Amino acid sequence: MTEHGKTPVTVLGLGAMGTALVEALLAAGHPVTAWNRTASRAEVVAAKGASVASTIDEALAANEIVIACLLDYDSVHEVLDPAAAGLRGRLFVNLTNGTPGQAREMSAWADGLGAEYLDGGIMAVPPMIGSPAAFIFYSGSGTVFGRARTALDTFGGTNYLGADPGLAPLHDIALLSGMYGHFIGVIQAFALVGSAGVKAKDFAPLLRGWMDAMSGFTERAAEQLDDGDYVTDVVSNLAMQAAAFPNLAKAAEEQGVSAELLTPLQPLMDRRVAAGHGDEDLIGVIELLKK
Ligand code: FVH
Repeated sequence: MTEHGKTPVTVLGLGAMGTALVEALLAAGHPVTAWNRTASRAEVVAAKGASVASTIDEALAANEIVIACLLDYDSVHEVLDPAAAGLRGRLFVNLTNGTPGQAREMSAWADGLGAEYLDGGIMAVPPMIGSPAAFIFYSGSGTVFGRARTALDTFGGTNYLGADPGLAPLHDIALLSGMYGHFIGVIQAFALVGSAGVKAKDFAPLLRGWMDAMSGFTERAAEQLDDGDYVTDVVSNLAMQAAAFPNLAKAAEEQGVSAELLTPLQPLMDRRVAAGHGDEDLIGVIELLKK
């Protein structure tokens, strides 16, 4: 700890996100030792006051708290495997995007080396880091979360989900799944109206308004799921939706637009209706996703 009580931190990875994390730590007064595979990318944070480690061993030796934000879990192993002994006694926070299984494997690996492990899922793009709009899911060692908390709070809001290291990536991937579902709809809608020469800027307010109007689906579906009741007070039943849904693909075909982003939902709707659930809401198809 410095005389001002700001914990020193090592950050591995100075891509767009790693750089934003270092900048937030420096802005809050945390001394930072930074390391990146391509050394030239460290110049930006060095100019702002970070110490730059020339080797991974030096970076690990510098501080008890070590944060990794690399491309993927393979790159984390590629960086840390040759320097694994340096992780002993470290509080290791991994903010690299991955799966619950990868996080659990990384946690067991770190544990075997005498390090404590906290996984994190960043719900922000780099310019949001350091603002209240950013938040990060954490799971794994509560000790690491507690000890690193002051540093982690500089990135944005924090949400600690529990001791299972897989919980943070699970929530991260679930939110990303929702995001990509939304993006799929937006891309398809722009492609359709674009095929008739409608300017995207003219259509955007209509699309945004419609998406906002339909956003209540989330809370309604949550209620139905928690109650285990997909049929009470249904206003747009699945049989009706399954009958209308092929028009999305037909209209796309007529306009010379591929419907491949959307078509996977059709067989799920059809199977659920065929199984006698046409009176349900759309959320009932969730039953077919359970393997
Ligand atoms: N940027 C974003 O919008 C998202 C927001 C949510 C969280 N993600 C995840 O954050 C991780 C890092 O993402 P990033 O934006 O910093 O990514 P890049 O700018 O592409 O930087 C990649 C860094 O990883 C290093 N790296 C890649 N492969 C290796 C390797 N084999 N060995 C060592 N380092 C490696 C790369 O180093 P270099 O290419 O500069 O030498 C960068 O430091 C990521 O998990 C996102 O999913 C970001």
